[in-house]
Amino acid sequence: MFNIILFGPPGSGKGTQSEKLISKYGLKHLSTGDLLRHEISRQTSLGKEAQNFMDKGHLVPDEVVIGMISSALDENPSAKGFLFDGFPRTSAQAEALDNLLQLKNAPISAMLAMDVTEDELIKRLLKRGETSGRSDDNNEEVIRARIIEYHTKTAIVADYYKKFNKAVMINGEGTIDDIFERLCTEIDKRI
Ligand code: B4P
Repeated sequence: MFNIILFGPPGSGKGTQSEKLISKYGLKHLSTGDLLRHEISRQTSLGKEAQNFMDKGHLVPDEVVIGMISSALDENPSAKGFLFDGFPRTSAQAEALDNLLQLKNAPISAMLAMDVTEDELIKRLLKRGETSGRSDDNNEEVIRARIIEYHTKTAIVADYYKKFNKAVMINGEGTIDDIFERLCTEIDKRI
């Protein structure tokens, strides 16, 4: 089993690159953002709780997202590997993921961290906000709150994977195809 994490601040292109990577490598895509938005669109109690946090640009509580990922892993017993997109976002989530994957004897092979300047992140997210209908994208204050959450709670997760020599920095600026090529070069060294 080949498991990778796509890591980076909001708007760094995790969702965009994930679509291309899963189709090339046949991995199962697990995006906590997509799973949460699905719960919101169905107006489940989990979705309603998550929406309160997401609308403010805050992270959703660890126990909620860890539970979702645990169920998604159980629902895909024959996957040849997973691409984790937007998860883990806190140290507690990183430790929980290690524990879950240990049970499957299938560790993380690499964490690919996309590096993008703050100005470019804000520009991308505001542009997406014009058409996406996502309430967390069309307000610059909320976008800035998401970037602050990233710096205070998420950036530290890269150190966790650096300790195990699994963190790989990728330049996340340029064309979507150029960035995809950089990601594939690193994956091909490890697969
Ligand atoms: P997510 O859904 O994970 O997404 P994201 O951070 O908004 O963006 P992503 O990096 O995927 O950007 P994308 O490719 O779409 O998170 C949303 C919210 O959910 C979080 O704020 C949080 O509240 C909650 N959440 C999710 N996971 C959680 C967790 N584990 N724990 C707690 N809370 C959690 O790209 C953005 C835009 O840029 C797109 O419009 C795209 O077209 C454009 N773009 C991409 N690449 C480009 C390029 N190279 N050049 C120009 N534009 C580009």
